[in-house]
Amino acid sequence: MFLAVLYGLLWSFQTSAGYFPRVCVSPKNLMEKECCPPWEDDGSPCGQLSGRGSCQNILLSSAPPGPQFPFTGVDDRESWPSVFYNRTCQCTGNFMGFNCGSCKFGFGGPDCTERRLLVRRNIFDLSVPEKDKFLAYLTLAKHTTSPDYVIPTGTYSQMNNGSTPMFNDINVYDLFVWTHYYVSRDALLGGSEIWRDIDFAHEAPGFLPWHRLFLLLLEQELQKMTGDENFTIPYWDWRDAENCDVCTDEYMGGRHPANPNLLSPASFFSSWQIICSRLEEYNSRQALCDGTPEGPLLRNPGNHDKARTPRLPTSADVEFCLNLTQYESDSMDKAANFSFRNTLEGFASPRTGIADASQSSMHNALHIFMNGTMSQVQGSANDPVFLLHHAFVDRLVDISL
Ligand SMILES: *[C@@H]1O[C@H](CO)[C@@H](O)[C@H](O)[C@H]1NC(C)=O
Ligand SMILES: *[C@@H]1O[C@H](CO)[C@@H](O)[C@H](O)[C@H]1NC(C)=O
Ligand SMILES: *[C@@H]1O[C@H](CO)[C@@H](O)[C@H](O)[C@H]1NC(C)=O
Ligand SMILES: *[C@@H]1O[C@H](CO)[C@@H](O)[C@H](O)[C@H]1NC(C)=O
Ligand SMILES: *[C@@H]1O[C@H](CO)[C@@H](O)[C@H](O)[C@H]1NC(C)=O
Ligand SMILES: *[C@@H]1O[C@H](CO)[C@@H](O)[C@H](O)[C@H]1NC(C)=O
Ligand SMILES: [Cu+2]
Repeated sequence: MFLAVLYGLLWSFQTSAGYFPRVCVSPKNLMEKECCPPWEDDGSPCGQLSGRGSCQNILLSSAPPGPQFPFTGVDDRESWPSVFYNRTCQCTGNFMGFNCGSCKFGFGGPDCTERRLLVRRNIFDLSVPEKDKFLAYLTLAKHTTSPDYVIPTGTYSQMNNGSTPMFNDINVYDLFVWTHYYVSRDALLGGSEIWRDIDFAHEAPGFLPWHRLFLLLLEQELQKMTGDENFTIPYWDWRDAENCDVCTDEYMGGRHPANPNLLSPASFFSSWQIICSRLEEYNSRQALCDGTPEGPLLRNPGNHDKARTPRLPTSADVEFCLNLTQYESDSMDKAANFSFRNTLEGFASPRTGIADASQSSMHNALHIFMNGTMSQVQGSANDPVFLLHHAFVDRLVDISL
């Protein structure tokens, strides 16, 4: 029933990933504001000679600025990506990507005409080899430099309007951690001024489609990295869970025997370093997260604020959300009542649909419950439990459509 709404939102979020094609960060690209790289197979910009796409001026819809952000022209994320580029590849047919070199989700083959039906599965329904393959892919992603993308380590103004590019390599997993940070980070207003009440991916109608696109892009990068075109992210069905069932050494990591905030040394993820967690430090330096390792993953499931989140979501909570008939309502933010998005996100009660600032329910409940890296919005994707959690949220969106 919400298909039209979601399709519209997804469309407008298509280019809002935040990371940059490596081939488009030279001073020339940035000064000319053009990112129309050649497609490798025919050497022409955007694969134009093969009819895959062409270089076009960006046309932005003129959405009015939301009330949360009473500024214009101060943040690089406004009217994305027009601060950096005003010409990019516009792909035709089922082609997609910065040089029209890939296929739209759900399509494959040389001309992107073959329909690909991929199914995300419950992680507990995977065989042991399938589950171990998933964990191995995550480990590989954490150790593989992204071949195609880099992250900006400064704002456009810190780059002297593009004449002195500031970009870093990043691994395939952290590219996505960084992206989630970048979309939700505070705005740097210049001088020592910070605007905290801003988030381009949460507390608004875009929450569900943004995270859907986020998972699809990560899935696609893992497919490319491994050559496993059928790979999908599994989900954790947390309905009626009393504990973090996936927090065992066989799955996403058990608890450290000596420090309840850390992962067990026997787990796959105990050696992982997190990035983008020191927000106040970046703010005080008016800097962006640059992907530098900042210490181990923190997780202490169940040691959370029980007044805020008394329990994990139940089957009845999920059913209540799915019974709501409006995708979004009135204020379209975290105060929205009877909004499917706001209730599923977790700012409204899954018993009444009324917004309640004292509680973190549904999607938010899982983040609070993990009591660690998952509990802070900007850095939450550092914990791979994020993927299993959001794959299940996405499943609920799918069921609602
Ligand atoms: C794009 O930006 C460049 C560099 O600032 C400028 O010269 C050009 O006129 C812009 N093109 C459009 C269509 O806005
Ligand atoms: C960058 O562009 C802005 C707006 O056009 C201008 O005010 C500023 O002086 C420029 N800064 C540099 C370092 O070129
Ligand atoms: C992906 O799945 C399709 C359909 O089941 C199969 O034909 C293909 O060989 C699989 N590809 C790989 C790389 O396993
Ligand atoms: C959802 O709607 C069905 C059909 O109207 C109703 O029977 C059920 O009680 C509702 N569930 C919840 C949790 O509100
Ligand atoms: C949601 O409902 C509550 C309780 O009725 C009300 O106080 C609040 O103003 C409503 N929120 C919006 C955005 O209308
Ligand atoms: C973890 O839970 C404790 C106890 O409820 C709470 O004081 C702390 O703020 C929580 N930390 C995080 C990061 O959620
Ligand atoms: Cu998020």
